[in-house]
Amino acid sequence: MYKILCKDGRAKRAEFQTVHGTVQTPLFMNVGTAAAIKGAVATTDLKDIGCQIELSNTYHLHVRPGDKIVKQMGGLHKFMYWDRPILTDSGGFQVFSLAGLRKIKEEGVTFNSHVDGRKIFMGPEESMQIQSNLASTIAMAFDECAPALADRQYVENSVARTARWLVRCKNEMERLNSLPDTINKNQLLFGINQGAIYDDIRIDHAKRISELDLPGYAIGGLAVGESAEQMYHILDVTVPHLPEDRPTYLMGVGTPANILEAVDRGVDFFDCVYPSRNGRHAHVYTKHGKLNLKNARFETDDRPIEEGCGCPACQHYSRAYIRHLLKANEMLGMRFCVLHNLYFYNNMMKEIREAIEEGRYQSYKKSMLESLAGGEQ
Ligand code: PRF
Ligand code: ZN
Repeated sequence: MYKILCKDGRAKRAEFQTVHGTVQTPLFMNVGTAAAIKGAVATTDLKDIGCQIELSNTYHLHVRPGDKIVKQMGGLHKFMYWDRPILTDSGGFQVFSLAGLRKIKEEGVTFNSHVDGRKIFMGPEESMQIQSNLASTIAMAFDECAPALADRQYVENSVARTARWLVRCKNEMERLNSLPDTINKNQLLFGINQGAIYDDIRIDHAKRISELDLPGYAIGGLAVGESAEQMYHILDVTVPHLPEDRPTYLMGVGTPANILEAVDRGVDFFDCVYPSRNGRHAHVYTKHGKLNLKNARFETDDRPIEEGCGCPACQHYSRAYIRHLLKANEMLGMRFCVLHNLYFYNNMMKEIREAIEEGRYQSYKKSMLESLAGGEQ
């Protein structure tokens, strides 16, 4: 299923086969939380921007429109018209960060819906049932992402519970995959490593979840308030204790620089809201740093956002025109910025893959980091 094609230092160039097609890693997953990429980007646009996997959220889709509705409509792939892999996050993280969290118990979590305040219970079994109804390609384990500043005792208890939850997720997924009316009977479960910034807790947990022989492993609980150096350190100590012959997914990360550093430490999968969120605020990525397209200096700039960019916006439209759309609050301005940013991220991943294949990842990383920090053009 997962095949390493070559390595350059710790950076891995691999492919991952699923029932919805084979993807090339390292890759970036494009975030469509509620089965929609924010910024008026349709799934028919995703192929133009080089997207290989779309990511949606169990929590949001359970609350609205409801996973049973999605199942009735034939599953998420059919519902949103996307035939390549979909990864669904388990709801754990969203419950802890978004919903009015009420109580964490051994069985699961009780919280209030962010839409109508209604009380909802979700545990490992419920999360797997919802993800099975959505019929995503990859389901994520139900975990607790402990706060960055949680004390050691809290993190120890939380990680022990997340480890017990993983066994329940695995059993429930096996049961669901064998039921006759399950849409995707080949749904894959990825485990999630936690442990905040405690090296030994991270390592113990990584060893423990590796024994379950899952098709992939994520590293969660990072980019939640710790420094970039702390995050890189945790990757340095944790990744070697996850199975090398499985994909590694760094959840919710990050800036282009974070991704370049994490690939260098053996990470394969990434997802992040930055490209779409920044695009919606007129901030666009270029190899020479970010630009704020609302800035007056672009009023008569007839260059594309980035010279040589292959995205749908840069093919035909100038900075001046997109700036005008943004200033006039035309939705199209936002859409162009998001399309460009997603293309930028996916294209950087393509360049990363080529650099690893050609054994020049270190020099690629160095020149990219220098160029990205170079300031606005
Ligand atoms: N757990 C889950 N999803 C996540 C995270 C996590 O720790 C993070 C942390 N960066 C982002 N998304 N299930
Ligand atoms: Zn572009």
